[in-house]
Amino acid sequence: MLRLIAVSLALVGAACSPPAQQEAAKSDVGDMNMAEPAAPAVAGAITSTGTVTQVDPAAGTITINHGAIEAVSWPAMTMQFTAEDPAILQGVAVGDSVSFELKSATETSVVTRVHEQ
Ligand SMILES: [Cu+2]
Repeated sequence: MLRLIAVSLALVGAACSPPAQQEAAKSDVGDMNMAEPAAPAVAGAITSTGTVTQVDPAAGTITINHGAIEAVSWPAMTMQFTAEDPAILQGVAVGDSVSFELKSATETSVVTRVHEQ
């Protein structure tokens, strides 16, 4: 349990850190996972798949009907995300099956990657 709390704190810290430090934080968390099998759900990149139901590259928003995401205890749902960089939405269209990555466990409404499957 203490380890889970430590991982959560590490993620909170990572979300506020520059990218270089984030990478270092991820590596530390990864090492912890090797000793604690219950932790990976919240430690690594949080990715899922779904179908695009709305996309607005100009506004930097995308709505995805996505599957359940265990790492953040989400059931399947349709929800709108904000792209960290609106450019990642270029070429993404309504009806596309995509895989996507959440920015972090504490910034779940921000997507950092969207790729057509
Ligand atoms: Cu959701």
